[in-house]
Amino acid sequence: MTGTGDAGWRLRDSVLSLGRPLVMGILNATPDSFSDGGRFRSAGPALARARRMVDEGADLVDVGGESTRPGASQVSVAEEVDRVVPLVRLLKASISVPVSVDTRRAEVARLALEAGADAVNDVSALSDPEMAAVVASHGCGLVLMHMRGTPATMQSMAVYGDVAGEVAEELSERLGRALDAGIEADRIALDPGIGFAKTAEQNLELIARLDVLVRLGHPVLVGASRKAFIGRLLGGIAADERDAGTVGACVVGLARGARIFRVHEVRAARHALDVADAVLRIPAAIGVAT
Ligand code: HH2
Repeated sequence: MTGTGDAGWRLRDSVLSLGRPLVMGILNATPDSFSDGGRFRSAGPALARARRMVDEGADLVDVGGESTRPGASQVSVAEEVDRVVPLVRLLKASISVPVSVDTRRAEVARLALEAGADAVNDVSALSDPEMAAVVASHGCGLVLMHMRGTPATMQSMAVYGDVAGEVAEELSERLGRALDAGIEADRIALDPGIGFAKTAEQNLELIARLDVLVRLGHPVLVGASRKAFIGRLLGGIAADERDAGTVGACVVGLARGARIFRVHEVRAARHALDVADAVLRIPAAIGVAT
């Protein structure tokens, strides 16, 4: 399988075509997420938000119950389950697109999968020793994201000689772990982990050199939405003002071979990615008479 073209990303009982860029809408059921914390904790607003994202063109909805911003405090498994599992069940009964669960904990993943989740988005790439077996036994999709350390410690670990090469190498090791556990290759997407144990400059370099990750032969997901490096580039603007900057990062990511984009603001990303994808499909060889 290649990172582009008409291959599909296989989830539980569905396959998302990679022929068109995929937009993953973010639904944070957390009180402390950096850009939308606390707004979608109760069922009504969360469901309304998910429905809106689907109407705006989201291909899947990613539900998270733990903030992973640098230095965020850890929640208990029970609290995370409480935030995520009923919401996954509600979404599965109410919306037409697949649902992923953004968790580092195998127990949360297991219960979310039992509630119907289609994929696990693991920002720690199988750090929980039970995670690979849970994913393998449920036959669902998996995102392996690169990070070093934990959200509490990661920013002190942003030391690389060759950031793209080292991220690809470290993710390859986790990919091997997933395959050894019996998770099928076409269920696995890879993510460089923008903002996780990376400086602002390293984030830019990773987006510019995504082709290094694409070469591993799996769909590549980019999660740049509203992150601090965008704010820094744009004069320190607040997180909820960073959607246009996010779109810029997504479009370049697409040009470098990424196919899945995790965003807060779905409509803008959907439009920009569809237009950019159409342009990128024009063979450069056509040329223009001058
Ligand atoms: N980023 C965040 C959370 N989950 N998952 C993947 N695969 N890739 C990412 O880049 C990624 C992710 C952090 O962003 P957000 O969910 O908006 O904030 P918070 O962690 O504060 O809830």
